Amino acid sequence: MGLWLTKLYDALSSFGEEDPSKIVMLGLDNAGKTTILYKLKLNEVVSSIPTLGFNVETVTPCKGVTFTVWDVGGQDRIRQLWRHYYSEAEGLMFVLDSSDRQRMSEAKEELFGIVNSPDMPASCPVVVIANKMDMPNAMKPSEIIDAMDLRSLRSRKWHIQSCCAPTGEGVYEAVTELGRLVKDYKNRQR
Ligand code: G3D
Ligand code: MG
Repeated sequence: MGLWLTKLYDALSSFGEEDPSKIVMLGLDNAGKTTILYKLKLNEVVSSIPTLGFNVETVTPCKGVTFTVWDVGGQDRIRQLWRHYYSEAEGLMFVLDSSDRQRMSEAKEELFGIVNSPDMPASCPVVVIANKMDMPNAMKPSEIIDAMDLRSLRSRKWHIQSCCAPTGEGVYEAVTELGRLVKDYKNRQR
């Protein structure tokens, strides 16, 4: 556990150290976002800001890296409020419940709604977290790539990582890959 936390912290600090990075983490409710946030925050408290009409959680796991998180799905009247967070995003983490086959198409619709939003920077990279891989009926990453049509994310770099949020398995790998993609993205913006 100690080593795992050290590795996670190193991965997080490596992509915030030169200049701050703003990451948006989204997914349907129950996907596992809050559980992942607690892992990132190294088990400290997450702040929740319910004043905007939707719950926004924010953590700064280490200097220079901010994760802003909310649930997506079905709340059309508040979508315009998301713009403020999207427009500054330098990386997107999209969390999926890999065992929720019934809501996979809803998750896909939401993901593409987000990446096609005019407020989301055009080549901002995406890491899809295939969470709940411990569940017996969980879809494999290769199945999710097809079901979510991830190959059509042509203008963006993307990566899929399977994960089990409560144990932290896959979280370090997802953060490391996101850090790499975000650095690359920022270098190309300059
Ligand atoms: P959300 O913030 O995306 O809505 P949460 O999701 O982090 O609140 O997680 C929703 C539920 O799924 C929680 O269970 C949480 O413990 C569980 N969960 C999260 N990740 C995993 C995982 O990888 N595997 C399994 N088996 N369960 C997971 P409760 O019962 O607290 O609602
Ligand atoms: Mg939550």
